[in-house]
Amino acid sequence: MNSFKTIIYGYAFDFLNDKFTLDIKYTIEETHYEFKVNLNCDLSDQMKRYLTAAIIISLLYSGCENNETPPKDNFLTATRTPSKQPNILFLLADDWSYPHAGVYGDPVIRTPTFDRLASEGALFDNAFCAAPSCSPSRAAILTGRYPHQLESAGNLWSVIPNKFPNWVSILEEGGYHTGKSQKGWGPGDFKRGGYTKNPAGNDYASFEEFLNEKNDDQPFCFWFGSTDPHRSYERNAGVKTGMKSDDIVVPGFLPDLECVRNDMMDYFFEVERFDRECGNIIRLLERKGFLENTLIVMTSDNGMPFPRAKANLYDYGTRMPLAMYWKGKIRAGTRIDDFMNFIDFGPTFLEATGIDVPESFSGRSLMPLLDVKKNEHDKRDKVFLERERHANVRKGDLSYPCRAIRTQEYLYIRNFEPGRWPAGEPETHQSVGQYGDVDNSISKFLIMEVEGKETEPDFFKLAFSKRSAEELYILADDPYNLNNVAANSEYEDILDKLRADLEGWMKQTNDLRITKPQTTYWDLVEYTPDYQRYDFDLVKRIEDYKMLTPAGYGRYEEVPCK
Ligand SMILES: [Ca+2]
Repeated sequence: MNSFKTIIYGYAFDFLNDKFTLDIKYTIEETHYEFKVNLNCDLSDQMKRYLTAAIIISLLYSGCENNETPPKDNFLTATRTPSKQPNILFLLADDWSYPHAGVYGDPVIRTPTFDRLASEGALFDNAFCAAPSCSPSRAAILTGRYPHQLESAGNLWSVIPNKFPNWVSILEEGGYHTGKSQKGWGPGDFKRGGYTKNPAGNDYASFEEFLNEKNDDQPFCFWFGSTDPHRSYERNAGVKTGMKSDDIVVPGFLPDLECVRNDMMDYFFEVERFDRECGNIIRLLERKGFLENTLIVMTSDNGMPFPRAKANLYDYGTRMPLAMYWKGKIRAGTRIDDFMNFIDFGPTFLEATGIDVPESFSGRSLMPLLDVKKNEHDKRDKVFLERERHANVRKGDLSYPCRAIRTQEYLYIRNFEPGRWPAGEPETHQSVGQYGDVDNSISKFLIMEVEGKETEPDFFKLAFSKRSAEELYILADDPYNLNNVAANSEYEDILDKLRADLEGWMKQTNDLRITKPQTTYWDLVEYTPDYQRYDFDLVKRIEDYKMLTPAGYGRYEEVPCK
């Protein structure tokens, strides 16, 4: 029989007119199907007393308004005797930025699953994806190699060669039951790279179906690759869950406009949905008795799909939420400020499972940071980042090559082709649209719309204009990476040091860009989808966008952006 979850997400008294409105959402838990009921009635004095009491009781039980009831299960109550090798559960969002989780202090977003993994395991403050773009980030996760070490797989929508060992295949060869649900490696063509299935594993409709195929006592590795919070979004989904627009923290590279806040709430809505799905997976893990012996990782592949975030080497493109849980191995409440790159996941998983790490891996195991028995380790104080071609948005299929070093204090970026458009060209050549490395959204359109107008800061320039060959950001003063001080002689010594460190890493990892800075290698790699889009009507796109604002009685009013 189906079980229902009841959530009161809106209510209003109008004592002046003796009216009462109640908005209730029912969710059928098995199917996640939702339906909403709106009740309106006239109030008598007695009803007022009853309703007041009923609402107080309902709110006490439901937590508050729309919020998903946090998982009741205690992660530490699993009972099955652990098998020798741990299971791996890898929970990957699509386009979710640091610091958008409750445990990082964001005042709006509700991420009880992530927060609980962090409080009962380890929380990272300096986790970085290898590249701020789906395919190269995921390829780096799987192979433990930097994107520039992966040939064509360094680009988005590419081919991933199977000659680079990946830890899912290695675990499978080692006897693990492996599989994935939804988005694995991609987008791109893995078959042309020699793979017969997605590099993240065979596809399953659900975690439950995956577990049903597992042999008794066989350890498993499951990859859940949600497509949340990748665009497109259901417009006004966030505000309808009761998020308060006024409480949104708008990053400094976006204009503080109501429609931008609304866009961020819709992004938050999808992050919250990802968090709930992860919660469901973990509850099943526990019900089956596997929680005690499972290493759980929850993170994202790259940053939020907004201008100057995703597809950029700035923090909102590369700095990732990351929590890791492993009972008895990771001390609850561990907070880690060491720097890690996503190429470190593979060595970590293989070390945890007792399988040799192949020499082809460039990453380093995180176990010295995590293991409660090993309190001392070399401090990891920097990370190296990169990007080549994201979408195909420059005439001639050109890449926008960058490399960067990120330390606690500085972000230094080298742009190898400063004559090219960093976010894509102003006219559409193939995919996505104008400035097509930025996913289309009302936030993007509103910034395009201020081209040539004076704003503080210059949002259009930050998002779309050409950039200097070198960029340096002083993070203590500039958390949103807005003020490039590379040309300031005061920082010459720092620049020299960072430049040398970056070049040292490029040499050490055989980066083609060190010997041939203007190589056309990644320009010539095929962009696997073949479709054409055209310039859009910017004015119409902005006019068509109508956001909702609460108008009392659980109702909303449509409001244009300007
Ligand atoms: Ca992504």
